[in-house]
Amino acid sequence: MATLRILTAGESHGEALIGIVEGLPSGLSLVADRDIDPVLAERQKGYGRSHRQTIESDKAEILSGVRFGVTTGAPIAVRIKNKDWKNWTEKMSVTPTETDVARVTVPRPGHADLAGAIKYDHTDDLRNVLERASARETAMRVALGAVCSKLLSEVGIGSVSFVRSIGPVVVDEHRRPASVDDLRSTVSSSAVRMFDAAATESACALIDQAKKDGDTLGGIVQTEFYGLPIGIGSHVQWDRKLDGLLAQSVMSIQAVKAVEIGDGISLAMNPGSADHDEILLQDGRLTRASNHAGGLEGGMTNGMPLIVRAAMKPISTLMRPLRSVDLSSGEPVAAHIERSDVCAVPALAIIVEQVVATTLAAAILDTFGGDTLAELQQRIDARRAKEVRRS
Ligand code: EPS
Repeated sequence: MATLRILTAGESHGEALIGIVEGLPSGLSLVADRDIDPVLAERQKGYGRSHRQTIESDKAEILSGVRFGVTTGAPIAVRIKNKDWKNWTEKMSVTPTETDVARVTVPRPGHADLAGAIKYDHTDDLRNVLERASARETAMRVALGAVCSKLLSEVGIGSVSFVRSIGPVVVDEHRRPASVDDLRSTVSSSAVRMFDAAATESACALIDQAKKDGDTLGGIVQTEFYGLPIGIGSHVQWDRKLDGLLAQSVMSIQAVKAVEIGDGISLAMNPGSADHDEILLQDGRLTRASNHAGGLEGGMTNGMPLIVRAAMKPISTLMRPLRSVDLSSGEPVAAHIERSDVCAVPALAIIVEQVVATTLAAAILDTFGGDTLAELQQRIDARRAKEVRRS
């Protein structure tokens, strides 16, 4: 069993999202409005979101595991209220009701609707599936990820995330700001979390066009983590390999269809001499001449920045719907239409960053243990000392 575990619960238009993170050490300073809410606000940004984001203003409430602003080592429970609940109370009632609310019986291609309905016997009302499958759940994954990011920052690990592409619009790598701090502030002020102003403008125009066409757009995001000690994860067993764990957690994010570490797929197209990152000794420290591997070798961190990319398919609710079948009548009809986003790729960047933070925190605790933050810090410092080599 992993040292750190998370669970989420809640429906998109239910009363609240609930999350639990269990296994964090004691002694971590944690305050919701300082450490979690700003990250939730970043996730809510992005051109192309639905009207829903003007209803919600996500705030995390810490319900347990923290006293006087410091973790105790007990499970941390978090709640985020859905403000839209007041408009959906009748439709989402948890108690038996006489009201025959509008049922959804036409699945959307690309959504969990069909498989979930067949699997759980909900063909008479797909809302029982779509409410939980909704990407609203990612608000809680981000909240729990922000808790884990706080732990990472206390052991000298920082991160950034941005959008590489939306539809066919791709950022120009030459326009990437040189420092991570500049990168962070540039992407945070872009409407679509891109560091390239020209690409931001093209992406926004593309989103406008997709909206007019009743269509949706996907894209590719990237997150990077700095300051990771060598040897998080392990080469010795398949289910301890960090690249495998990252692929699993990032693939589990709604609408993600591919995960790439470092140069990923393009590594397969070059000879080994061009792909592998030569090992150098610089000022007594082991380092690399390049980082095509994205900071992972043999299922372990190698001391270089961790680079993870994720590809998101376009949102499956189309205002100009594709063909489907009404599961109650068996008739061919147009797919169900539900209020939705045109593009949520900027939000995905934050979600991937925080999901990776959660996976890294879990792997760090599995690798180093530590019941208190101070113990964990000591063990990581000891590992970092082993990275120094005298020539
Ligand atoms: C979503 C559909 C939209 C999104 C939602 C995810 O919700 P609604 O149907 O209420 O407009 O806004 O995302 C969020 C609410 C959020 O906070 O990210 C879906 O079907 O996945």
